[in-house]
Amino acid sequence: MSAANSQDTLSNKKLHSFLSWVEEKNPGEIEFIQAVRELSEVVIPYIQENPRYEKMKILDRMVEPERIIIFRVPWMDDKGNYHVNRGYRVQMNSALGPYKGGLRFHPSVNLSILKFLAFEQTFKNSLTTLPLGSGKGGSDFDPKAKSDAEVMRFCQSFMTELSRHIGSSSDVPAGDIGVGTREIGYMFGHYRRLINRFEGVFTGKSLKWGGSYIRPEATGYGCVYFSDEVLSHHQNGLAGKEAIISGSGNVAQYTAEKLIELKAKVLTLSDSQGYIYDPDGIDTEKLSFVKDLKNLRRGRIREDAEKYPRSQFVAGRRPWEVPCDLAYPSATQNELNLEDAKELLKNKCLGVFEGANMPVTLEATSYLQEHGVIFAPGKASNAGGVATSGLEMSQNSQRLSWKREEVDKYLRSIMINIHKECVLYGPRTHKGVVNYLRGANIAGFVKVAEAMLEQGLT
Ligand code: NDP
Ligand code: 2IT
Repeated sequence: MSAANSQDTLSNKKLHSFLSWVEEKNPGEIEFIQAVRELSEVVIPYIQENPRYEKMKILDRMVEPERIIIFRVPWMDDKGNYHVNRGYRVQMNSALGPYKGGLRFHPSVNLSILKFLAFEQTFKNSLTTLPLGSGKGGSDFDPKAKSDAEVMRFCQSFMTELSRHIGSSSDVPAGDIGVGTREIGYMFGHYRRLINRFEGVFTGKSLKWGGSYIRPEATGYGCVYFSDEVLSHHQNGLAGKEAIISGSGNVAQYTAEKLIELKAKVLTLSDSQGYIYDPDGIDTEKLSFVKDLKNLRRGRIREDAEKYPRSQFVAGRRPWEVPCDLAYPSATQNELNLEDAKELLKNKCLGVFEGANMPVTLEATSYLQEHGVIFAPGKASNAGGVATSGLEMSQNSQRLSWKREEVDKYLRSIMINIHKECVLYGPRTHKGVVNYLRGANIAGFVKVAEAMLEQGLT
C-alpha cells in the first residue's frame, strides 16, 4: 500500500470512529450530525497532517457546545388563552469572541437544528475574520398568523429568561427564520427595560436605534458578491445569467435585489407553499411588490402570480426544476436533494450558492461537486449577514454610525477575502473547479483551532 493510500485509510477509520462517537453522544440529532459529518469529512484528513490538533482534542471539543440553555416560554394570545413554547440558546464556542448568531422562531425548531446552526456559525464567523464566537437560539413558536400584540408578548416572555444569559460582551443574538426587525425591536426593548442599560446586545436592530446600514441587505448582498467573485475566478460573470432563488424572506429578497442590480435575470422565489416562476424575470418593481407582501402584509408568495399575469405559481414544489445558470437556495436546511441536483445538472446549471444554512443535502453536494458544478457552502457564501452584524457591534461600541457606502464596501471586502481563503485551502478539482467546501471548512477551522490551542484547555 502506498503512503498516501495508508493515510487515506487511517483518515477514514478516524472519521468513522469520530462520527460514531458523535452519534452516540447526540442520539437522534440528525441535522447536527449531518453538519458535523460535512465538516469532519474535510477536516479529519487535514488534522491527520497536523497532529497537534488531534492531541489536544480540538475537534472533539468543538462539537461539544460550551453551554446550552433551555427554558419555558409562557404567553397569552389575544383571546386570553394560555400557551407554552420552548426557548433555547446554544452557546457553542467563544474562543474568538462573544457568542454570536441568530434566533429562529419556527415550529420545526428543536435542539438538533439549533446545534447544527450553532456549529456552522463557528466556522462561518471565523471566516469573517471578525472577533466573533458562535451561538444560535430560538423557539418552536410560530409567528405566522399571530397579531403584533401576540408576537410582542411572546418576545417579552422569551427575553425575560434569555436576558439573564446574554450581553454585549458575552452573547449577541440577531435574526434568522421568523425573526426580523419587528421581533428584534420587541426583544431589545424588553431587554433594555429589564437590565436598565442601553447596550449593543442585539444586531439587526432598526436604524433608528442603533442598527447598521446594510445589515438587512447583508446576507443576500454578500451571497451575490461571493458568487460574483466565484464566477470571475472561473472566467465567467453574473451579467445575463438566469438565476433561481428559493425563499422569499430576508435572504431571498436581497439576493434578488443585488442580482437584478448586477444584470442577472431572477426567475423564481418561493415559500413553504410553492414557488413562483416569472419567465420575464422579477424586476425591481416586482421585487418591491414581494417585499411589501412579505414584510408588511405578511402574505403568501402565490399572491405574486395573482398580481402579475405572466408569473405562474407552482404549488407544493420547489424551484430546482426551472432551467437556470445559477441557483441560490435561500429558505431552509435540506431543501435541495439529490434528485434536485440531478435536475440542475441536466439543465446545465453552473453553480449553487447557499444563501440558507445547509440547504443542500450531503448527497446532493457530492453529486454537484463530482459533476463539476460549482458549490459554495453557506458558511462562506452567507457569511455576509453575520459579518455585518460584527460591523454593527463595532459601531455600537464606538457609539457611531457608519455611512451606508462604507458598510457596503467593508462587506464586499470581507466576502472577497473569504473567497481568497477558500481558494487557498480548496485547490481546484480535476474538473477545474475550486473546492469551496474544503476551502471554507479548513480555513474556518484553522483560526478557531489556533485560538483554542493558544487559550489552553477550555
Ligand atoms: P425569513 O424568515 O426572512 O424567510 C424564510 C423564507 O424561507 C420564507 O420564504 C419561508 O417561507 C421559507 N421557509 C422557511 N422554512 C421553510 C420550510 N421548512 N420549508 C419551505 N420554506 C421555508 O428567514 P431568512 O431569510 O432570514 O433565512 C433564510 C435562511 O437563511 C435560513 O436558513 C437562515 O438560517 C439563513 N440565514 C439567514 C441569515 C440572516 O441574516 N437572516 C444569515 C445567514 C443565513 P414561509 O414564509 O412559507 O415559512
Ligand atoms: O445564520 C446566520 O449567520 C444568521 N442568522 C445571522 C447571525 C447574526 O448574528 O447576524
